[in-house]
Amino acid sequence: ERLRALLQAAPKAELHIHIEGSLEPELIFQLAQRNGVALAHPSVDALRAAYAFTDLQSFLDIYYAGASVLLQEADFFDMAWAYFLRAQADNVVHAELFFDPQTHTERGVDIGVVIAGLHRACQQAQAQLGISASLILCFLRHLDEASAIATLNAAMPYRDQFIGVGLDSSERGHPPEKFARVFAQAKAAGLRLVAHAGEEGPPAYIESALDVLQVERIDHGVRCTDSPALVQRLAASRMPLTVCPLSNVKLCVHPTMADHNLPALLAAGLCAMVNSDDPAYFGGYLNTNLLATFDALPQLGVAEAWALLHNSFTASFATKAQQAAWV
Ligand code: ES4
Ligand code: ZN
Repeated sequence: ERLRALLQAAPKAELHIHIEGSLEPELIFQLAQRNGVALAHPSVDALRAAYAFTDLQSFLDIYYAGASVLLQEADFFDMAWAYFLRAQADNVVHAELFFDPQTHTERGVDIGVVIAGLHRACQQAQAQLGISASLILCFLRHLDEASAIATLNAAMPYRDQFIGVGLDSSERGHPPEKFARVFAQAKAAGLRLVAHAGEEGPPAYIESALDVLQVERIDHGVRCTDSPALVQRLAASRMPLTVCPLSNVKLCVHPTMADHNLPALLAAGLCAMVNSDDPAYFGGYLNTNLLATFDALPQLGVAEAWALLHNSFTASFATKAQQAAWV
């Protein structure tokens, strides 16, 4: 009980949240009505009942359908602001938000509209909630490299409104090396680099994210334990892994929370921390993830809690001066 209270009250950073994955069914229906968008499900309850996933792709199909209600700048602002209010309730003091511009530009929404709404919410989070917040533009890996390059070029007029680029969506069959050139271009522009790897994909995808894309964090990365040599490399370099426990259980990466390999990752000396991924779809926000993880895994105690929270700050892209104020 003391540990649960500590987990809830502690200040923390969130480094792996897809802002489109924070869109709650109630807000999906509200925005659908506001924008005159037709939905495949007749009610909030019917939509929520469809949230039964067997793997990553079965989730992504529903996640992209949910995002179809986002059209105006105010829609992107409202979505992100709702997230920040939930984050504040969990004592999140720093958040780095992934967003998927291609999900919106493919429907005719201007990338400037997407970024303007999200960035305005980030600024209001700092001003009104004291949460430092920044944006990471993710490329959809099921689309081709040319589309990723066009997306980065279209975003460059707003270069000062996002801090980095990432890689998400369907992992299997879409290895990191498919995006070598767009990541090199982003790096040349001074952007920070992350990529989803080793969620459903093999350890080789984690290695090519590091060696070919030159990422500074691995999103998920939990399948690194299939390769002891890779675990050793990740530990030696203190490469951060943004682990998302409820996501991994809901998408059947681990059969139950009691089977999650987070204790093994920490025991191996990896720089892991807990994140919420797509909280509206996977059963909860950051504190819910922390509590579910510690409830199911008695190997995790106060030392592990401290390590996870500490790692969330040191692995962030906040300045060293800002980090010094937290840790
Ligand atoms: C995602 Cl859980 C997950 N994995 C890969 N891509 C994603 N996009 C949104 N959530
Ligand atoms: Zn993710």
